[in-house]
Amino acid sequence: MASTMSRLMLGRTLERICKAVLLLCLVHFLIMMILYFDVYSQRFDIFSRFNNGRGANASRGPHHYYYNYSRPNTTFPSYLPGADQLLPTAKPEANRTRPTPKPIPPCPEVPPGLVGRLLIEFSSQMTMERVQRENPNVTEGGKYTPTDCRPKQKVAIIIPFRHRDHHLKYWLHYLHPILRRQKIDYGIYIINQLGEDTFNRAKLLNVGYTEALKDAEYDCFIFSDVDLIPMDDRNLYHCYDQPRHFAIAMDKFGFRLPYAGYFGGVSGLSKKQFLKINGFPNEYWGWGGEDDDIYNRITLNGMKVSRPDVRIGRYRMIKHERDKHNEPNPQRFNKIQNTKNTMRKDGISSLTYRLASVKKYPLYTNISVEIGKPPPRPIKG
Ligand code: BGN
Repeated sequence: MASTMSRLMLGRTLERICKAVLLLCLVHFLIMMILYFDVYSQRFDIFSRFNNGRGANASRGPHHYYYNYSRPNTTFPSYLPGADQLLPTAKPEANRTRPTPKPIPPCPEVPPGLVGRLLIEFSSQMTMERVQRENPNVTEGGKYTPTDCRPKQKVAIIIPFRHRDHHLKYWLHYLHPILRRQKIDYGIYIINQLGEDTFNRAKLLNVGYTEALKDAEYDCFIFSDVDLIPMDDRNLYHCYDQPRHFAIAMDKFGFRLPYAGYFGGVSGLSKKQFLKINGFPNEYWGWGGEDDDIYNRITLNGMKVSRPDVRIGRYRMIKHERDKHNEPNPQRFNKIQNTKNTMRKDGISSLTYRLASVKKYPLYTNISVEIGKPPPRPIKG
């Protein structure tokens, strides 16, 4: 009797175990089916969330692989498909082997993270190490690409330079965060005139245009003096329908334009606009007049200068002594009367220089050049 009972109990236990195993198999099968159809990866976007550059190294440089694939000059192999080919129409096979990345939207016209008016001062100690620490997401050569949206333009910022290391630190300290908030896809190029011959700002800007284009496919060029810091991040550093003058209200001019045709300090032209005026003049040696010549080129070629609101285009200039070997150019008065006759011969089409070095630093690319010296003055008499 007792043995019959215990056999019955054993039978029931075995039956329960079998049912549990069967249930487990069923659950397992269901999970397998769900995973097979990739429901999670598509509907809840679990995988792309891990892969969209929000991991441990996410802040260093452009990570979104949609974006990088579509760009020339990236570290990704060029045989990979472009962004369009990877959009959700891709075959289901591709989804199973590789997680589905979310397409990044175009950047909004007005970037959402701007703060407006900025406090700009030059009394605190500034070191390159500090600026580097503040900007971990700027990549080698001073480049940055937003990771959460796709900017329309790629902007090269060109700075003519000689012996102004102190100013450069402040410029980088203020500008990198501003440009990042503005969602600009940019690279910084310092064009350093070698030697101690007379400075030539406009020729250095032509060199910057040429060298930046050797580095990447820029569509917009912003030419900035190293001592000018915008006081408002709504002054967006990209190109416009017409050549842009950004530095319209500097502290040294009482926060207004010194004269209607002023185009100095910080300006920006698209590639098309720049080529339309044959770039900038190469023959202005020493201080003054080259910006007026550029203004003349713009108007003579049927374009107009565009400017921000005077409350937004405010700038602080870092105070400094007049540079050596950049004395006012006595020929500038005559030269700016002649733009119409000189602009087709003298410009990007006639540019010559000797490239000495291109060095990529964490926060900028340094391009050192020999650009020659002014032609000997004709002897009077
Ligand atoms: C102007 C200079 C500009 C300079 C501005 C502001 C000339 C040409 C002869 C009139 N132009 O007078 O180059 O940017 O002052 O400093 O000197």
